[in-house]
Amino acid sequence: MSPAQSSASSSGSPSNAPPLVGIVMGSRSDWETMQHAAAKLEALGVPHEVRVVSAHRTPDVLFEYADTAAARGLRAIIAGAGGAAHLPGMLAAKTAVPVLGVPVQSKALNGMDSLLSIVQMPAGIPVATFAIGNAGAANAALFAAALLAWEHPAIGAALSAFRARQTDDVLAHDDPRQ
Ligand code: RP5
Repeated sequence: MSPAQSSASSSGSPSNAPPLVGIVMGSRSDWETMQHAAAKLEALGVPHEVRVVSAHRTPDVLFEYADTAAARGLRAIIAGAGGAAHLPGMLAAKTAVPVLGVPVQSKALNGMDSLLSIVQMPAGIPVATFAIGNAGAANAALFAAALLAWEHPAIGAALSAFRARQTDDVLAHDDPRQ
């Protein structure tokens, strides 16, 4: 599934609700990682959209996306990027919608470059930063769901159910030899 396909299939979920969360990434090559955020939001019934927005290749699109995010109803933006990963910080500079940064694992430096680029924001413009790679993408989605849970009880219930299933699964398989 490509980012565009995911956007088409999920931007209206559930029941064609407008997106509450935007998932953006610096390149189509980031989708392999960022699909884990989309999958979690999909599973929790969080309406979301997915876009490629590059800070350096399409800076005008980045500005427009950030400028319109709050008015379009986005309540969180999950932004994934690799290397000199300035996408999350630039988005945060242009919108007060919370930005959740996902460092994509880069080839040259294994994602340490992405992590430091995103986490080391100077005081004044915060970006919440998650783990490098797939775990970070999944956790950013769970965090976005937690942010939304209080105003959207159905999302809160789905999140609680997910956590309970996860706990039950560990308890049901607590002997690693089996
Ligand atoms: C960043 O550069 C993207 O976020 C991606 O992780 C990285 C490499 O991009 P491509 O060269 O694969 O398009 O902007």
